[in-house]
Amino acid sequence: LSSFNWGDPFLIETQLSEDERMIRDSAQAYAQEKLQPRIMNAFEKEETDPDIFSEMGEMGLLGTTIPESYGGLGAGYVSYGLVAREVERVDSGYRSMMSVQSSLVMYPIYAYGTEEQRMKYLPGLAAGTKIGCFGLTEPDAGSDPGGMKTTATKVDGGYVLHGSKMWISNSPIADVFVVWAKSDAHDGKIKGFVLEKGMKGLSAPKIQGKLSLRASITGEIVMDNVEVGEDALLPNVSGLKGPFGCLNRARYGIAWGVMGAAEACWFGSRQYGLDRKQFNKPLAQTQLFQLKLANMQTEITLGLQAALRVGRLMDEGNAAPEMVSLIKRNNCGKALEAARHARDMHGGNGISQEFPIIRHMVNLETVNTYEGTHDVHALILGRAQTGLQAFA
Ligand code: TGC
Ligand code: FAD
Repeated sequence: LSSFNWGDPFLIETQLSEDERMIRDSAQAYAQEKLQPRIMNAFEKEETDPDIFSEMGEMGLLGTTIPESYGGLGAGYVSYGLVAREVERVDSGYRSMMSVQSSLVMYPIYAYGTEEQRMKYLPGLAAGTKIGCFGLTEPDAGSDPGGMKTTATKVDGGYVLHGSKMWISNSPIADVFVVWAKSDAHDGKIKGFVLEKGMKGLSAPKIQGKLSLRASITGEIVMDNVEVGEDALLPNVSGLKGPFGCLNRARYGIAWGVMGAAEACWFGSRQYGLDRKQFNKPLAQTQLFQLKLANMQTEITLGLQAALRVGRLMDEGNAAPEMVSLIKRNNCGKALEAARHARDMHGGNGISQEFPIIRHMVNLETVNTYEGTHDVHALILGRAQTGLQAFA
């Protein structure tokens, strides 16, 4: 038997290709050199720096899986996951900005749009010179997006969109809005539309005062009879499978991302326990401290291995949405648990902004909720194994 690598127990590193390691390394260098120094101030002041999009674009971190002909990187889903892990190691809010742009805005335009829409929007979104947002959730339709009230009414030459979206990442600074609405021209089915900043009747007020994910701006999308042409419709999908097709990808990225935040808490706690002495010995020499470290190591190792497995299946075209529910739910829950333990292990310092721990902890509360709550993913998995629908 060979020796044990405590920080990478299942040797994930050796399971990656050379290209995947290169993409990971460049994401890591950007995240550590450019994002890490900004996060404390951004979180404290609740400020989002829009330049981050063009910086990420320059580094090739937007649209990782979108073909190069549209400005993307043309890489696989394992690479996308590795980018999410490195960015979220710094902050879940920064990963959120990246995942919305890549999976929830670029992907639907690529997968459901016309060639004209692809050419019009994807290069700017990949470069980060344009910022995108994704409007599915509404004030009265969160876990149940099928209950949305936003309508797209057919008129001569296009549609009139009316309604409002709630809790939308990036919306106050967005140029491109992918929104989902019930269309009377399609038997009341949900259809996707691409709106642009500046359209008459379109506004995106900021939601102030979030105590979680403060470095990622969140807003509403208000559509007060916004008139759009036929060319705003994403023609190639109908029904909830449109937004869910995007969410499968974003949820998968989250499963990797939260492991990055959890690793930051784990490595930080280990170091803290080695450095700090109480009762004349390092905290790390106590049984309770070591138990918590062992739990973190175990759950993170299993979570990363599971995310890698699903990533490989996605790259082969063999992943099912329920697999994504399983890893999104489990990895978010375990990351949150690791962050809560890390908070405790840091004692009083655990609540200080000088350490990243409580920031990760409060961020992970959001990540455990958005893109399908922990319980909603349990119901998806429950339905898959019993055949019984428990939602409604
Ligand atoms: P249901 O009857 O299950 O399905 C309706 C139609 O959708 C299809 N479908 C899927 N297709 C692809 N992938 C999936 N994962 C799919 N899940 C369902 C399904 O086949 C069906 O198609 P068809 O052709 O038969 O019509 O729908 P339901 O209304 O019963 O859904 C229930 C439930 C709970 C599964 C679903 O609504 C759900 O997942 N709720 C959670 C909502 C959610 O995740 N919202 C996310 C908003 S976006 C966001 O949070 C971004 S944060 C990003 C960031 O900042 O990083
Ligand atoms: P609800 O659906 O009201 O759920 C409340 C509670 O009830 C939860 O615990 C839930 O698990 C439980 N529950 C609901 N239904 C059931 C049931 N049938 N059985 C048992 N329990 C149930 N949305 C977007 O469209 N785009 C975005 O960019 C976006 N970004 C976000 C950013 C942030 C910071 C946040 C906080 C949210 C964001 N969201 C976004 C919205 C997010 O997806 C929703 O908050 C989430 O889907 C939950 O919906 P809800 O808040 O309405 O909660």
